[in-house]
Amino acid sequence: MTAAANSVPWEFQHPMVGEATFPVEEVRRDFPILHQQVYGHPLVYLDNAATSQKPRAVIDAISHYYERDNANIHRGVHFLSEHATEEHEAARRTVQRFLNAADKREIIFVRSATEGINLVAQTYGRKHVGAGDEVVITAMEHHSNIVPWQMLCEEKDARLRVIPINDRGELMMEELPKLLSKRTKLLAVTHVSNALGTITPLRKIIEIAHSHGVPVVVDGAQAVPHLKVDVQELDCDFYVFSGHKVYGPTGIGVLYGKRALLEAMPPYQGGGDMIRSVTFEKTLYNDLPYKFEAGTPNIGGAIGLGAAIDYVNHLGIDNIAAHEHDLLIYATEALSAIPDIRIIGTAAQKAAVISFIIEGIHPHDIGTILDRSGIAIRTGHHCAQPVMQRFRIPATARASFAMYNTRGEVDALVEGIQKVKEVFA
Ligand code: C6P
Repeated sequence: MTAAANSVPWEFQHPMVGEATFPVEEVRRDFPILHQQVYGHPLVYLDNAATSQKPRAVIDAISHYYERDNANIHRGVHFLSEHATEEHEAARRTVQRFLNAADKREIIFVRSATEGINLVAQTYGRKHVGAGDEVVITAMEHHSNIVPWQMLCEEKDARLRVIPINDRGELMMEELPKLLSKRTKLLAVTHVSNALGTITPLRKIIEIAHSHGVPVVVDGAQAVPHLKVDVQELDCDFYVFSGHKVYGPTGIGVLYGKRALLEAMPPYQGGGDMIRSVTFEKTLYNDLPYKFEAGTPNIGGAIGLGAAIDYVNHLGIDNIAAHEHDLLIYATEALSAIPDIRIIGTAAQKAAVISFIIEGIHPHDIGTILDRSGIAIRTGHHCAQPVMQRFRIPATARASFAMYNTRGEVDALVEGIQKVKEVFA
């Protein structure tokens, strides 16, 4: 393998590129966890696609909620309950503005991106997909956007169709129209691939799907922390993401759905809060969004997510994207210059994720040796086994960047990889 094989024709540049223009050191001070040593080395956290670290503002918002405001919501007439309800609903409005959803009733709080996709599969999917119908996904999906559709297809005797990817890890868009027919009931696609970093041409995909009358579910788990997302501009029908990847806590996520679709869908789970009235003869369901929020929700989680989005907004998602793009270019060039490295995923449009393999060294060995230098990356199939099958590899090592990473940390990664190579020389 040669370095030249990795050269990437970057087709997009952000107006503000370069670490100097982004207050990265100031940002780092906001993240307490970053300031520690691991095995005697400063922590270099490059596993952000798995989960991102939390700024002080998010930690404080969650602590404050449990110290001062904790109460169950939508149920009590007392001060704390009303206050907690207001904070929870304020977080919903923050998410609505963040995604530019038309209506706050279109924002459903769920546990995670995974739960959001399962909700759509089990409600919209079960209602609309029947025997002989088809659901279209892509070859770069995370298992969370494969298995729920597979389960649905098995149950309904329907068929899963897959848009293939090319050697650079880009969708083969010319195949899309061939996969759409009267039988197609849904298309589910990621916005950004966690294993390859590819940003998919969502606007185009949605346009083509809609021209065939097919609604589109978008897995935004890897997009929301890195790109401006405008669900009205995209015109997607459903969009999901997880709080913990966008500097918020675990256990909270969001499903956006167009109101008319959500209104017509049956509920997902039954329980408290999702009802208007219950008798043994019949239950009347609540209005949106509560129809889909059975039981006591993750109130502190929603408040923490709201604080995380406020933090992102304060810095500006476009500024964050520009900083991360700078890191992506810098790291791609540095890694490409190392002999025997092959980058898996060289799409023209990429988020700041670099999957790579080194000839003759198992990715797990790369990860373990880097860890001893304080460098955290992820190794394995990244819950995207079909991507590994497509590239005929068992696993990759993956460095994924966030707003608080620096060029210095990329240098540490490169140095660490040199050490790995020396061990196996
Ligand atoms: N990817 C990664 O290391 P949850 O677990 O529901 O928060 O997110 C699931 C998920 C869905 N879609 C994509 C594109 C994802 O990347 C993930 C999570 C992590 O890549 C953990 S496997």
